[in-house]
Amino acid sequence: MTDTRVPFDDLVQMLAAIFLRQGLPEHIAGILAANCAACQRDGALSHGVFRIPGYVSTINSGWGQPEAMPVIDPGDGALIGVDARGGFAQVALDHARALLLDRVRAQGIAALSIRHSQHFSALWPDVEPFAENGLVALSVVNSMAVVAPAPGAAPVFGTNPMGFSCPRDGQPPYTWDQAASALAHGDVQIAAREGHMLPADAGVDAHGQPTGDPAKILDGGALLPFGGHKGASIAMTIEILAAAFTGGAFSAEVDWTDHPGARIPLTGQFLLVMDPSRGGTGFAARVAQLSDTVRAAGQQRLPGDRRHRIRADAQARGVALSPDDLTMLNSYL
Ligand code: NDP
Ligand code: PYC
Repeated sequence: MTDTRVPFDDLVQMLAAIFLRQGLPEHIAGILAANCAACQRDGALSHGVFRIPGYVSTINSGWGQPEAMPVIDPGDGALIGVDARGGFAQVALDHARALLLDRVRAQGIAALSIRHSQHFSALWPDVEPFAENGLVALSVVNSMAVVAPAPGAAPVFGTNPMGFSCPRDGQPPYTWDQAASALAHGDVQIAAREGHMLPADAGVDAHGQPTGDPAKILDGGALLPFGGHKGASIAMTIEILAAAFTGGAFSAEVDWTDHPGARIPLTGQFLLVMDPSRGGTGFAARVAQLSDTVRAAGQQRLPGDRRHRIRADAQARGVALSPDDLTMLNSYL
């Protein structure tokens, strides 16, 4: 069966209706719907509508405070604290964005330190809008302990993504967004559902033996960091910034055993935003020049190229939803 193509705004409305049916306030439902629909539109499928059952079961599990409004601790320097109070990090970012931008304009650099926050999405939607407005943004978030150190067999780290975005003349922002693990946990779940094997060094089974079988990784095993000990250092640094620094929980401290159905980690997020006009001149032109050099040297595909190509197609033809996706979404309406 072929995919259905849905206009982006219709998909946002459909997802917002699902979140509203779960009792979320309109403002929060709108933020989550736009975020999830953007992932689906851009082909970031590990965090598109595939995540809707996880959002719904988490909200119904009583885990966190998905309806909570964040509280800002403005400070008076470069660092702004936000207590998400168990709510969504994207809501905290939305709430603090104007103050963050004021500080970046005034000082050239500012950071958001978000704690007690849920994050169930890709990071590029958090950073790319800053680059679209001429700024440089870097963010990290920790998740739930499903990644072993290297070497190691017991999960201690989250899949812990890091996202970066900056302006680039003549092209979309240069944006990358990647887990510190060999794969995002969402992609392991998709592979298990579809019966695909993963690379043989993607994880370990319940006995600590290397495996590329997604079912074994999910059933008492663990993912491994990308790049061995180098990825483990990045995973650990993200725990330090997103949890120790912000005051949130480490991934290994996420304990939702009393909330069956909870899937969304309740941890922290760190976001740094800089104004490149305070640095060297012609920043965006320099980034474009470097991109061209890298492509000419053989790396034709840069991060973000695939997403922006899929986005352009979705803008022309609508966002692709598989028949199963559509059935699943309608079951929540
Ligand atoms: P991928 O490995 O799929 O992609 C990582 C980055 O590399 C992307 O920017 C991608 O660009 C780029 N890329 C991929 N393949 C190539 C290639 N051949 N050449 C050049 N660039 C390439 O991502 P992950 O599986 O590591 O993570 C997927 C998503 O999961 C991320 O968005 C991440 O934020 C999210 N995540 C969220 C978590 C959370 O706690 N909220 C936890 C873990 C992950 P492009 O997008 O254009 O393909
Ligand atoms: O895909 O690893 C993941 C993930 C964890 C939390 C949200 N997404």
